[in-house]
Amino acid sequence: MNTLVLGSQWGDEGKGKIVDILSQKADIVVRYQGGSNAGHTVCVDGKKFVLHLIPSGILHDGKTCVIGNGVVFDPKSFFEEKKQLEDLGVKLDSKLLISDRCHIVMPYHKSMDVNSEHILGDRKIGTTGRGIGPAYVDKYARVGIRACDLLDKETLKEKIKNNVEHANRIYSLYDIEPLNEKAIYDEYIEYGQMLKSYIKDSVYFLNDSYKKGKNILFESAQGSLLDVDFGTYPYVTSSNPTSGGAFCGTGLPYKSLNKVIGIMKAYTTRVGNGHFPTELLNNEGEYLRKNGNEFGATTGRPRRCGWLDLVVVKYAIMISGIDEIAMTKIDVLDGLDEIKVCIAYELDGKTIDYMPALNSEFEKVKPIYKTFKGFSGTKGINDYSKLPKEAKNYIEEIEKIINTKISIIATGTDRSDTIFR
Ligand code: 2SA
Ligand code: MG
Repeated sequence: MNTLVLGSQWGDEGKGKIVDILSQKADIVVRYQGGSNAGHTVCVDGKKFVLHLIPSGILHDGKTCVIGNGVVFDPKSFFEEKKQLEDLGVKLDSKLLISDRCHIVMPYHKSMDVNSEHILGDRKIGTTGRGIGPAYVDKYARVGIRACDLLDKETLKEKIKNNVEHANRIYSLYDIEPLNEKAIYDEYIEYGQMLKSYIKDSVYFLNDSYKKGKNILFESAQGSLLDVDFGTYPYVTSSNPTSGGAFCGTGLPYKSLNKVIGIMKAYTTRVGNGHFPTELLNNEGEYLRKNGNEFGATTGRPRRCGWLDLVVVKYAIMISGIDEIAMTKIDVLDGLDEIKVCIAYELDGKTIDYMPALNSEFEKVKPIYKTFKGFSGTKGINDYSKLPKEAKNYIEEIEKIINTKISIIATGTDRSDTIFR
């Protein structure tokens, strides 16, 4: 049974926690897109782990974690994360495999990311500044450096020379300090040596494992509405977090996938810019941020908070073929008198229930709400029958609107704060 876990909103739905739980049954956990822009928080026995590049399955023994070819890999960030895990008693050796086809995030990608945001000014995307966009630009421009290149001196030297020359030509136009080709080469050839034992052909490894009947869990990062094709473009990330990305990002065939689980937070958050129809710029939004500890796990930025938007979730279900939903953080809603859920949009006086492609049109949509009675006391419950009846009503009515079963409900941050239905 091979399962894919992905976010059905704008990211931070709580994928880390659900992947961690589902990893128990998996032999292999594979990340297929994004890079160290992701921030997956997992709490085990009171210890908090924040993972950026390494699949959340790493916290279990006996699993192989794979960083798939679709990921953009930042060696510097990887070694920081490795150290953080080791300090908490988690060892990576022999449990981790990095695809030799992964594209490498270089120092110039990070500076380009930050500088282009600066140039965009008010129109900036609100990126994490981790060099993700520019790394994917190089991939598609066919000048990217891949993990396998780090192990080949001549190739690496040649590619860095060409890319640094190109970057410096652009930098000179903007009066930005030029890059030092030799310093970059020295740093990255060293990374290659340090990563040598992890860099492998993941495409054959995954396909051999699939043929042997191993259980594979696909782990997505970010969320469906941040997808470069289907998200709220241009306010998106530069990869495909939706299920289609899983095949390009691993080399496994579509037939290898048996089930897609969409993670849906019981409300909505967004970090970065772009229209957010159900955003609450009032005390209720503040309540969600505080109660839900809604701060970026990578950048620490406060996340924008708002009511659950089911136009968004239904769209995500359609694109990725989501079979079941895991609802997270329902306990964050505890204590509210009433809770709203967006069931359609109003656009120029008309009711619509789709996501417009044109950003200037999407910016005009206003939410149409259904209101629910609030509840308290869901925190830490792990038996569905023990939930307050208003919370059950919230869950069951949403199931009807999205026409999809909510099979997992997370009622707190710990592994044990989970209901399976
Ligand atoms: P980027 O850096 O190029 O991918 O940014 C483009 C947009 O994608 C958003 N994005 C994210 N949204 C939610 N969570 C993400 N991960 C971190 C977290 C974010 C953080 O878990 O909290 O710490 O700020 C993530 N990564 C990218 C980003 O905000 C832009 O809107
Ligand atoms: Mg996150």
